[in-house]
Amino acid sequence: MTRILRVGGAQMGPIQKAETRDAAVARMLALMDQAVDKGCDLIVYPELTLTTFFPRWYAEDEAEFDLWFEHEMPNAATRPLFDMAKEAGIGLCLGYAELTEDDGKVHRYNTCILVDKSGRMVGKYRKVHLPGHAEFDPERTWQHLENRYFEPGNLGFPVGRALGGNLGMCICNDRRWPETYRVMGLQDVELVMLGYNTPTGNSMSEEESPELRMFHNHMSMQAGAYQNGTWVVGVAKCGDEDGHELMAGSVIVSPDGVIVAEAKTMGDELIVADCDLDKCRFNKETIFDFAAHRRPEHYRLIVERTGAEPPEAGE
Ligand code: CDV
Repeated sequence: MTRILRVGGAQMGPIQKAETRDAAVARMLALMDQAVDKGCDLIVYPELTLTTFFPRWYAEDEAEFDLWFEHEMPNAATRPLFDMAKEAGIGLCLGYAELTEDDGKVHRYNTCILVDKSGRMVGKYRKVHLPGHAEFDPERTWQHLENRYFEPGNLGFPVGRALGGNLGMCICNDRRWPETYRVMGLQDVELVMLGYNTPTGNSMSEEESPELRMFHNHMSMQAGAYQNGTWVVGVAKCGDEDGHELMAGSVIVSPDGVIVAEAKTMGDELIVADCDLDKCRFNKETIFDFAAHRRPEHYRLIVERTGAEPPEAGE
């Protein structure tokens, strides 16, 4: 059988600190236009699509950094995206900084949402694995203040039925953690959507080459796809943002772990693949037949222990 979801990965070039949401949305609409022309069922945008990657900038007070957050979704700036998607009948996955109030308390999350072809929001994910730090760090070449601006997501890794498949989301650093994919794999995920903002260099080591970092980027997604029998769509925001370069390398990965579409540029670019969701079955029903072969009784440490502890020294 085949169950084809034609997916567009909308890689975005840089967004400078001074640029407006309206300018970003205009570029996103142009990519959506291409995706509609190509007959895509779904378009996937990067992490924090609407602004520059602001966690590289240190801000002391909340009034300053709240400018980067969306207080509702859709809002005036993003409404055109929702309208065009609904009119064209295309699903939409969008990453943004979410500010919300719960029990009279303000919460900030690094969030992405899934909107179906009728314009209904059918999924929300809040980034669980927040990299970086919370205070200004003079040791780093540049800052990565996600732990200052966001709290860890509180929704787990939900997988929902949408667009004819079992769809899940994660965000950027989450893609490096096998737990991310496995928790979704245990919900029979067939397509994982993720956006990323990944610096070309490592702010704490000049020795890590851009090539090695790109290898890690692709390897993480390819391993997650293969080991869970799922499609993975990984979409970058890339290029030079105010002197800070982010890597490109957006890909669509098959459930065999093979890259079937890959961006060639460092700018706005749409990559497209026909993702046959039934192609997930073979892996899920053979080598990674979880019900037959998983041995959770031997995996207890994964949920009981967070950091690594060496074995006790022998005699
Ligand atoms: N936005 C990110 O989560 N970026 C991280 C960087 C800091 C390593 C990533 O995992 O790509």
